[in-house]
Amino acid sequence: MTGPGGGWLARLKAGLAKSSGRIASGLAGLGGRRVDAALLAEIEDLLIAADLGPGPAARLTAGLARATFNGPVSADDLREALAREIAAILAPVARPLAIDPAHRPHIVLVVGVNGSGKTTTIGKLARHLRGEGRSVMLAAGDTFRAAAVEQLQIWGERTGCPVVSGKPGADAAGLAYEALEKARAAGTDVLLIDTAGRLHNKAGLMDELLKVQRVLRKLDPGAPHDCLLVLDATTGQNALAQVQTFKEMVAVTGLIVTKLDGTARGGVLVALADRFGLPVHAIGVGEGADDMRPFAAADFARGLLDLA
Ligand SMILES: Nc1nc2c(ncn2[C@@H]2O[C@H](COP(=O)(O)OP(=O)(O)OP(=O)(O)O)[C@@H](O)[C@H]2O)c(=O)[nH]1
Ligand SMILES: [Mg+2]
Repeated sequence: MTGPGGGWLARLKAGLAKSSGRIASGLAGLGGRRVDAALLAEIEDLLIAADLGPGPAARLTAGLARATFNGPVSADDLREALAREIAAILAPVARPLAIDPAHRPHIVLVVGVNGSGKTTTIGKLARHLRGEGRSVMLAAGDTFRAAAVEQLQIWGERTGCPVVSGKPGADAAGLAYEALEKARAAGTDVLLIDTAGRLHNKAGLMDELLKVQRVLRKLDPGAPHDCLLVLDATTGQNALAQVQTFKEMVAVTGLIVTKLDGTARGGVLVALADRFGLPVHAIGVGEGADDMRPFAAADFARGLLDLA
């Protein structure tokens, strides 16, 4: 997650190819016309189909209507104008995860539905934080699945971070407590806590997350300092419902959106930004440790419209 370099921009653009292909090819068919109500309605439909959400789609087309186009407008001009407006919607939420050095450790609870990419994201965050010279400890708080502990241990080895784990079925809150004690004793900078994505039901998951939070607060009343919700972009509009559900369970402080490489639904980031205004700390475009970067509004907007 080091600064966006040329290689990363190319990967972001390639990752967003399915999303941008949908929007750009739709716009290509609309170029050369005057900006009138019919054209704007077609663009609005296109943006909704690309998962940007009805609210943002309406505002973006209203913005196009205000832009002064002299005569027929080319598809390229439409793309440039939309990219500028989309970047303006995304800019307020593009905020990197801020580690407060006054917290030792800075405690990050990672939540999300099963399969959204929590454990992988923790691995990627660990790599990034280690790269910044910080010490990191991982807590295998997903005690529900045996394979989950193993998966986190592999990430621990890969990134050189100790992993605190218990037996499968162990109490997640007890494990989180133990991890925080260990991280404190070791003077660790950041503690990343994995959680189960699915328990027997929603109430079970909520109970567990609340208990983890409660137990951490016995040691540090400010814990967790960040509660990151990991969202899988391929779920499209369902990501909005997931934010709503998790916000009702815990105080979500920020989002990380994964799997932007495999989906045509990357536009959902615009819908998320518009609806919740929660910081989007980073985005994932692959399964590797280096396939995550801070979310950059203009880069993403241009990638979404297939612009260089
Ligand atoms: N293509 C792609 N795959 C990803 C990305 N992030 C995670 N994955 C893959 O998605 C799958 C699920 O990721 P996990 O990190 O195990 O998800 P999880 O939320 O921890 O899942 P549970 O522990 O079952 O709740 C794995 O196969 C990951 O390699 C991404 O950005 N892009
Ligand atoms: Mg997991």
